[in-house]
Amino acid sequence: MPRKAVLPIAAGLALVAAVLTIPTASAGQSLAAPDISVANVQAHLNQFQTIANNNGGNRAHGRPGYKASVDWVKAKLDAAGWTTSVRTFTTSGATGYNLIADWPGGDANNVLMAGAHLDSVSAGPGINDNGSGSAGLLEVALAVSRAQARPTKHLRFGWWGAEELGLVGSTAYVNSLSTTDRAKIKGYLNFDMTGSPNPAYFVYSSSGQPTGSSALQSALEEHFRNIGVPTETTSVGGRSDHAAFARSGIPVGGLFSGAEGRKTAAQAQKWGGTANAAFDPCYHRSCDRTTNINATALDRHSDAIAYSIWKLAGI
Ligand code: DPN
Ligand code: ZN
Repeated sequence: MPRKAVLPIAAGLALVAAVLTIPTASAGQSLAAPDISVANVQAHLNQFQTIANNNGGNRAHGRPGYKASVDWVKAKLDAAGWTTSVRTFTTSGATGYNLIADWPGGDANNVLMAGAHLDSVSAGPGINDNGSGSAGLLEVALAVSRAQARPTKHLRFGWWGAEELGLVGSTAYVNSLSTTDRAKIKGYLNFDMTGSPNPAYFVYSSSGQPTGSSALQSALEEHFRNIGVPTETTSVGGRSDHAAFARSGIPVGGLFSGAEGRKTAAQAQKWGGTANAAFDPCYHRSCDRTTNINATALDRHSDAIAYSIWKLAGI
């Protein structure tokens, strides 16, 4: 065989091999959840930081940095094949925006939702609160696309506006749904603060919630058990967007690495970090920048988002 022909044949075989190893799935088959690249999540956080830097230092409701954040996340989702829509609402004299993304396919009567608030407070860029959850969820959305996943359930992700003004965006979204469409949402996972610098590993408790919520809690706990990281449950209360869903009787779950609360000595024993110090000393402050992130916590939480979605949606 002439030497010249070797390279094209080798290249052709490599191409065939590459095509064969693309991790696609058909409904019913399950794939292992991907290991989410923390470098990719951090790159999204850098983007949120840049957006804040270019827009007066924040990404708050009614400020240009918020809409710029929506536009940037939307473009990434659109390029990955998600079907996106921007839904507006009005609060505090300004237009608010929720970004909703649907992954085509799955059982339309059996919807798994996941969400993160994309707005910051006006005091700062909101990189841990809640660039972290927003960026992790975005990277998981991109992983769904890379896998060309075919979940049994229909997957829908939301990036909420005006959470910091009282869960306004998520509440507007839930209220905008017909009773029928609301009933199709079988579970909602919330990711608000997942990279706290002195991190906790809190999983929302299913106690006191509708039947089905314990599956959400268990899926999240299972990931941390698999990687040998102990978790504690936290009572869900009303401090983030899951509350809008819980009020409608939708089972909710979520993760939280801690805000202004202080790490106890026992928690420092099991999680490392600093006892008697806040989980996030920059909570709602101007120093909630990219420097205010524990990369290990961000990595573990982002992997947990993927794990729970793969498991609960039936990928
Ligand atoms: N709601 C969060 C904030 O944006 O300020 C903080 C938080 C999240 C507190 C989850 C408790 C639980
Ligand atoms: Zn928050």
